[in-house]
Amino acid sequence: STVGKPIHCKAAIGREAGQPLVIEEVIVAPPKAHEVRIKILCTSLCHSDITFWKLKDPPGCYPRIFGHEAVGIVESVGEGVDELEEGDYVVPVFIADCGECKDCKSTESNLCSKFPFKVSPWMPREETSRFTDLNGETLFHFLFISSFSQYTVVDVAHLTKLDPSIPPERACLLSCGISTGIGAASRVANVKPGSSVAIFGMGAIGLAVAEGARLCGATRIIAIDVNPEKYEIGKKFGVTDFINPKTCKDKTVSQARHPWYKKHMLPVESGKSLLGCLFGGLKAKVDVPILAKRYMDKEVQLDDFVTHEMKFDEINKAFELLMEGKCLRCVLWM
Ligand code: CXF
Ligand code: ZN
Repeated sequence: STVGKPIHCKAAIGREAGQPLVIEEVIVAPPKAHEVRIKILCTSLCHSDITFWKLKDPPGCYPRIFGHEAVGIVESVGEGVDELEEGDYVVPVFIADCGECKDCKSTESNLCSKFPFKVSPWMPREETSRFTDLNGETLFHFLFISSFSQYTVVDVAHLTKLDPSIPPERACLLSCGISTGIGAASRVANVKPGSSVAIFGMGAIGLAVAEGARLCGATRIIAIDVNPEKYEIGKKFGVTDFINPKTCKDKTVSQARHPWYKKHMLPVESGKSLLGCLFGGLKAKVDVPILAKRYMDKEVQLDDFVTHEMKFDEINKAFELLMEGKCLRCVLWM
């Protein structure tokens, strides 16, 4: 058994900002108290991986293991972990759900106050790394997940247990982007049956917002995107109308780019609200299993988000595809 011992496995290491990731052997330490070591089954790419990988100013933390949209199996648990055991099927989420603090106990917030969201290069509780390379150099974590590795260590507050009936290549989508979009429409905007919804930008998140609006019973779902191909794609997710700002001079469309909107003033002054959210306002441990069940019940549509699947070793190809806007979600098999 590997319990209590370091594990050697393959990981994609970001050694320099914007430079191709390098597949190398890494050493993953056993989980400490309240931590869980998981074997990643698959990971998908989210645009945040690219955003942080490109960051030069201020410089990011390197060498680093990126990746935060994934699904895996519990290999071993650290001291004090009672909610998970070896063999459990888990989805990591970048925001914590400690279940104990005022915010986790309230239905009003999904922002844990015991482990507030931050972009940290460490584990959330014991602020150190569990990864080293074969030269003994410390490798930094990303969004408390670092799923571009065959094994990773994640705090129990960042893990949601799922029924394994949902296949891994679909479960991983619920780890970040798709949940975020569905939650933004259903939980944050609280779309009501019969309403009209406008969505600016039809990448995977925008399409997931459409999906969320459809699930809420919106009758008009208006997609706004400069890429005309997004209309046909959008229809699969409930889009009913399409506006291309490049070919349409309508005033309402230019509003989204209006300087007043950039300063976030006009909507407020005219009695409108502007809301922000992380993870679509969803609570990781409560809402992700519900979405998984709704997928299994054929209510939630996830299949069409997966435009590409490849082997983990081809991760740099997957980065290229996402940067070129040629893919919604690319699932990598470990
Ligand atoms: C993002 C959310 C916004 C801040 C950076 C991380 N999470 C996932 O993609
Ligand atoms: Zn993400």
